[in-house]
Amino acid sequence: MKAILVGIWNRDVSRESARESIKELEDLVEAVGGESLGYILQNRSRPDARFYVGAGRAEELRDISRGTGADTIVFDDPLTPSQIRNLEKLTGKTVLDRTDLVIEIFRRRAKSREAKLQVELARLVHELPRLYGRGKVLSRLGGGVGTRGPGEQEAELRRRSIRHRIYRIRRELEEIKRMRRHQRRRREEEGVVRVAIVGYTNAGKSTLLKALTGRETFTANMPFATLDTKTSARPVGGGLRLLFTDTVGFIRKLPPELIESFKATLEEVTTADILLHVVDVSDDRWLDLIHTVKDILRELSAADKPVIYVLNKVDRIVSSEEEIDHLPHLAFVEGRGVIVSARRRWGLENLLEELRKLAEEDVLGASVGRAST
Ligand SMILES: Nc1nc2c(ncn2[C@@H]2O[C@H](COP(=O)(O)OP(=O)(O)OP(=O)(O)O)[C@@H](O)[C@H]2O)c(=O)[nH]1
Ligand SMILES: [Mg+2]
Repeated sequence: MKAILVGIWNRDVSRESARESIKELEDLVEAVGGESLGYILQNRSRPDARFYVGAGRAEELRDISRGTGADTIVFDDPLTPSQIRNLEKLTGKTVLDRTDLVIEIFRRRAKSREAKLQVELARLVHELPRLYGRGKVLSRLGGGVGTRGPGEQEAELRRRSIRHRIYRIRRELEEIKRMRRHQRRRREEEGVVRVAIVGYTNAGKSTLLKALTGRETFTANMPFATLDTKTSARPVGGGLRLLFTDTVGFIRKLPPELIESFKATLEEVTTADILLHVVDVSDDRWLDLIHTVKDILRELSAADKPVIYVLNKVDRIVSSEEEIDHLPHLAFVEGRGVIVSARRRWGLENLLEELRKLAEEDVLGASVGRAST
């Protein structure tokens, strides 16, 4: 895939943040084995209904993609089915949006049955609306205007089989959710405090899990290395046992289809007692990314949980663990926070100390309070 990328900026989305978003889109293109040839940013208050960018810009896109030998045009926001059709017709190239890429990456990374089902569900839900309208185009070739030609019948059959498959996947995922709930209840009875590791993709969540518990998981410098949740326990003294769960990373403009589909996995987040919000402080955008993650947590109704900010990858900023104490970063986050390097194992004792305090005060304290009322 050789791709031209397209985004818009306006009063709500600054040019700079649109540019950053495009940079991230470049990473997503690379993650599916593609190459980005360049990008176009247009200043528009809102997307054009027909082409997302203006008609003039759309023609320019056609010329640029021909001139550069691009075979694909990727838009940074979700496109409507008719925008895709119009753009593909005008440019003669494959037209994708950010959601297509994210779903494709998820598809490639999914290992467990659960993850595979969740990705398939997201893909079908994403595709279904695109199948509407296509039939109409085809039927104009088959029958007269207004009649249902063979194209429309074919499209209707395809839609029906997709809807049926969606129904069956949802049912199977419900079953998986029930099993997970059952497991969780057992752990609760054992008096375990459940800690979910959340954060932007590539922040170092899996590396932190490994540093804390020794649990080996796949880590890599790429978006969405982890799709399957991994859970691992660690005693931290005082009879307290913490159960850590690594989760799928968040990203800007995370497609709602994926949030919806990954509810079973993300339930580990929504039912956790404590969240560790891992942040890559070596990334210039780290404060912005904290907000993105918080927004998604809010969507999951998990924004009110006790949280510790784990400002990670500090080994890229300072050269020894002692220097951590002189860094100003903690002043920028509200509430509890620690600075660590999961890779070098710096600051882990501090983190465990914070966890112990929070578990004893907030979680166990609260449940004793609840039990006595
Ligand atoms: N320098 C440095 N690199 C780190 C640190 N922690 C993680 N990394 C690197 O950052 C990259 C991403 O780490 P992961 O642990 O896979 O990140 P993740 O948050 O689990 O990512 P996803 O599962 O893709 O969402 C890997 O290349 C890690 O080796 C750290 O403390 N310092
Ligand atoms: Mg991971």
